[in-house]
Amino acid sequence: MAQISFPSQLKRLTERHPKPANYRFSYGTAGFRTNGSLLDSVLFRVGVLAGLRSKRLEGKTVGIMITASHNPEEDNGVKIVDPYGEMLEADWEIYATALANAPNTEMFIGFLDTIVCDQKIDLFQASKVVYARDTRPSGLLLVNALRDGLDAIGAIGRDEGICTTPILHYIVRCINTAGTRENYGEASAEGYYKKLSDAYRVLVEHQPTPPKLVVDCANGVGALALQQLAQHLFPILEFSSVNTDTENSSLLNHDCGADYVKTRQIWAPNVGNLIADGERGCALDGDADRLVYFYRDRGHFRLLDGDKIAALASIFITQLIEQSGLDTEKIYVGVVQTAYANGSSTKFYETRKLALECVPTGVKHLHHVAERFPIGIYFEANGHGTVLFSQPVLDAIYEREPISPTQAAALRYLKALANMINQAVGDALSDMLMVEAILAHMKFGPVEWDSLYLELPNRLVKIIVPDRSIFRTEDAERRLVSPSELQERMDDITFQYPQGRAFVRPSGTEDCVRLYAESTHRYQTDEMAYRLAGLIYDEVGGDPATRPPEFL
Ligand code: G16
Repeated sequence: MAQISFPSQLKRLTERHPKPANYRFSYGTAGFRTNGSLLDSVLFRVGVLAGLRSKRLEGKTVGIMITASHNPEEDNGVKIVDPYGEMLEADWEIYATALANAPNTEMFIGFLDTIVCDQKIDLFQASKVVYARDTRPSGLLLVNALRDGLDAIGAIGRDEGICTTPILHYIVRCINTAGTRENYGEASAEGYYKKLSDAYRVLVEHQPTPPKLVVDCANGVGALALQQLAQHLFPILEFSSVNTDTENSSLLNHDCGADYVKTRQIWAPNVGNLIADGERGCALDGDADRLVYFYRDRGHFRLLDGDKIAALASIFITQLIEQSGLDTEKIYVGVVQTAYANGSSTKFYETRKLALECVPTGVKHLHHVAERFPIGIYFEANGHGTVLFSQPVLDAIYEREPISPTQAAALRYLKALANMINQAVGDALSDMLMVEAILAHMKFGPVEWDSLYLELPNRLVKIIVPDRSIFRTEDAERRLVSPSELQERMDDITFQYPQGRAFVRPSGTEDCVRLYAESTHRYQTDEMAYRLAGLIYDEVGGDPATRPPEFL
């Protein structure tokens, strides 16, 4: 029973948003994510929790993004954004899961009571929450549930309407740094477009205008943002945007977008015909926080994924540091990857002796490790990522007096990069401008970029299993601990292939497990992936109806 005196409306409003019976929610890789029709109570409870988080942080503004990103249209999700635009602190994820699963109002209020006591929260402290949603139709109703949650705890809400996930993260950081030394920017979508485009203009000041860039917008909110950004960039960068239908929600992420292209490694149906030999294009995902590039090479589709983006950024930024006259002992690049990183990309950094870390999947894991480097580059192969400049590096860049035009230019470009690259979270639009600027500086086309290293052929397979929770991993998800002995059986297969490497892990955003496989040759990689997937189906008894024909 509650001992704390919560606002009187809390109980009444909680009753309006009952938890669906027999469903367990979990705060996964990117917050709560499932079929949108199940999420009403979760949104209400997340609203209450975000209000408490803001109170705990002495009234700093907390963000909430309602999105299911790359998932199909019927899904939706929600995640809490901490004051500097980073993902919610891990301890609070546990609170979020407990609150979302409280079976009734009494237990929900009982859990709140515990959180308030544990965290010594002053309920009289003012609290502020800024929220936004992507284009999914279920978002509208979910926003109403969220508003009830904010009212229930007495938090002041600010509605940013429909916007990309990275813009919401940007706004959160701007609000909380306003008036401080960092003063990240103007807290609005317009402020974001202006900040990015101003920095891009500096970066390409002496570069020729590149050919129009084809952008597959996944029929998601990125299409709307790109349209705005394009107005700020005209005529120095122009786009041919495709898959921009945000009205017909069934098209969202359907046969298009970054996840489709990365997983299938083929052209999205209406994109390939827009790209001539040697030309580049790129794809965003449903909420525009992932980016992959691709190009046509003698008729064939070639992918330039998050690993290739990170490699490009590492070379360019390292060059700028060397040209700037900054102390390269103190100011250097470190790279963070996940198990999905291609073996050749890992070798690329090892050969160059760059600091390198491997962490479990999820931006939240990569971001925190990247923050430990002077300049931390993190990218997941699926295209999530960014480059973080630490405060001492920014200080050094701004304080350094150049003694040559080369140094002056390098320092100017480093400043512009730090302004243009979203420091709060991976951001497809900001990353796209980074890639375009680097390609222009390095006089690289997609072929030169792709040849930084030769990727090992790889295959990503989504496997629907009856219960993904039985899959548990260790060593940054590279090895299975459970089901027992499955790893040994997988090893028996993997060892038969040259440079064979594979792992399987439960998804934190979809009801499936993901298998990754790579080896020296394409046909062997595919064969290995099919054998491993078959093994997994046999071991855990996947529903035959969901088993892709190639694994039967
Ligand atoms: C989210 C996370 C990413 C992660 C992806 C897939 O992306 O933010 O870090 O790589 O899910 O995760 P999983 O393999 O656990 O399903 P998004 O774009 O869906 O928000």
